[in-house]
Amino acid sequence: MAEDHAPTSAPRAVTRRQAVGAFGLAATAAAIATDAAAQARSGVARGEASLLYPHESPTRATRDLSGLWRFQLDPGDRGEADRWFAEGLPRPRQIPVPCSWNDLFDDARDYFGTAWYETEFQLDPGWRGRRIHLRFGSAVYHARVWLNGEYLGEHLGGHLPFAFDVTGRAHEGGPNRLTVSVENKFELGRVPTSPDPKTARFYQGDYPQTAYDFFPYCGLHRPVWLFATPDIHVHDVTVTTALAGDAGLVDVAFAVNGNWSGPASVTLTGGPKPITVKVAVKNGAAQAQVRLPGVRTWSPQDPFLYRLNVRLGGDAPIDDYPMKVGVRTVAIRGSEILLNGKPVFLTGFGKHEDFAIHGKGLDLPVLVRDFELLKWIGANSFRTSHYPYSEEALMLADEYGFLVIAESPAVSLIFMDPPDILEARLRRLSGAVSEMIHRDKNHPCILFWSLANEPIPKPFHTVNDAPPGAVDAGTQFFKRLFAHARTLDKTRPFAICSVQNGPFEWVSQGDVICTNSYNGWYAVSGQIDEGVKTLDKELKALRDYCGDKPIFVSEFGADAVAGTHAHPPEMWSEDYQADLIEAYYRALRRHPYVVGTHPWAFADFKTAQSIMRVGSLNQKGVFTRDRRPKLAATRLRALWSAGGAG
Ligand code: GCB
Repeated sequence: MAEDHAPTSAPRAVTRRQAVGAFGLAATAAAIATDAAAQARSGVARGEASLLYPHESPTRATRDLSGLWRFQLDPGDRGEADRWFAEGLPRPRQIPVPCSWNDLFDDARDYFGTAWYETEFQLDPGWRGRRIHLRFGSAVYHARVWLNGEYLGEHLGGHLPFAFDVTGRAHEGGPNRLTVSVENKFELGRVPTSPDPKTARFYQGDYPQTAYDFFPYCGLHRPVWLFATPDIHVHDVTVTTALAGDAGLVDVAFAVNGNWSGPASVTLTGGPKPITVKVAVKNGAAQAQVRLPGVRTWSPQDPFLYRLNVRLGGDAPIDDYPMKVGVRTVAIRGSEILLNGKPVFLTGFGKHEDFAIHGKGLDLPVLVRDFELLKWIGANSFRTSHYPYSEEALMLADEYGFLVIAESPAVSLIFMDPPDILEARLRRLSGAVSEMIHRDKNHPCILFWSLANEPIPKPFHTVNDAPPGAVDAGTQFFKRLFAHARTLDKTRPFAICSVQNGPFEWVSQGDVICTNSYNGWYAVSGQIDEGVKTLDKELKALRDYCGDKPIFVSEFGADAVAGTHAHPPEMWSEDYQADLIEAYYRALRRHPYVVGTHPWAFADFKTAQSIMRVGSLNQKGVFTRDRRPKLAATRLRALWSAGGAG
């Protein structure tokens, strides 16, 4: 084994330090100490553990650790001092992984403090001599991990994977005990943001009091994998595609762990015959271009995927990493978004990862059902509001042919807080954006990135005035965030989704202008025609400020309690919701610069208890939480099947 691949006793969490360092911001306040300390403790050089999705191949094997684990709440934060990671959990109960803990146990519904998970596994004897990786799909929000009592590292921020190289630490021939602590405390410097209870004065309180409108579910939300690779293995792959006449050009850049040099190849299968390009890896890096004459491009109408194998070595591969690739281009021309050179119009929704009892735990049956319903209704797209969705969701979107607006976890960023808090959030968010783009860069389904949803100078429902300078602080924040993000992906547009247009200084920085517009509901309540007139004025103002960029109406809609009807239509009835959505849609279709409309939301979802939310649900779903269609669903189906997807 080459020395630079030898296991060491240093912690090996792959976290966002790399991006944080690249962004060059320093922690300056006690309020951000937790995150800064966590980053320091995780202390691992870039590239120690691969974050590639663990696909199997002749050289790679996986083991899903999903199932029943032991679980214990730790409200006094005693577990670490009492060495639960070494002694075992003192009074555990059983919990399924993946799942949120909140809807399982009565005493854990509104619990966001530390909780501990524990399981045991045996190593497959067939994995002897191979490199062993431990990978978490997502832990919300802050996870710390021990294996056999030894601390491995930690990860901050949910919705994105983290991994450890556990070669030599996971033992053969005996049980290996894996222990994880997870907490989702509402801290000011985190993203998403919480309002500062010392300064934000609410005229209407929610419970729990978050700045955003969905329940802050927590836990191990996605699968935990063990997987084995050869010692020398493919560490990362970046695929970009272009078109040249009727040919597709597939550029494959890949990294190999350590400084390995040697022969390799990339093979694309799916055309008339497989095409292989040989390449030499030098010091752990290589690049190849595959030309596909008569390429079959990827699109919602024909989501064709080629198979890519990156193989290290000569005739007998040392490693073989398989993945799927769609060949397509994305561009902006004036106020149009072009897919493969042709304008697209987006029909679909903002969604949530949300379902009864599972909370935000990965739920493959619900995912497949959702995609079937999206097809049924005539949607060609969705937004991963308001955080990165599971890798499985994106793989499925590639297969179904949905265009995805992939959103960061920056929902309802507040700009009334002191500069050091804003710096902490910028650092955290820049890291999350780096991780998101790193994870998702190869999905053909991703059309553009949304860096934030509804940033606001001050929290909603407060009597505070936004302090002077809040808009300027946001303008600077987004300048730096956009600049950072644009270094990470040069092939896709970037945007933020604004609320009722504002502030122009923020939303105008995007390549696509996204706006959430609630006339007829929160504004101009109860009056659909007046609401639509206000919408037209808003669009004009947006155009006047932002110029000839595409406008995407990323949210509009009304709550409807399923089964409630009214004639003439009234708020909260299915009839009002359906009429409002139809009126908005028809009005928006008159403007050639509007490139898509996403009614909010796909399905009802759980949120905080509030006088605004019947049954602790946001009921703007076009489907109920258990996916029964409301009147608006059949209305949209008729509108979209009449050519709405353009
Ligand atoms: C919005 C937010 C979304 C909310 C929605 C609502 O603008 O982006 O998260 O759920 O409004 O229904 O209030």
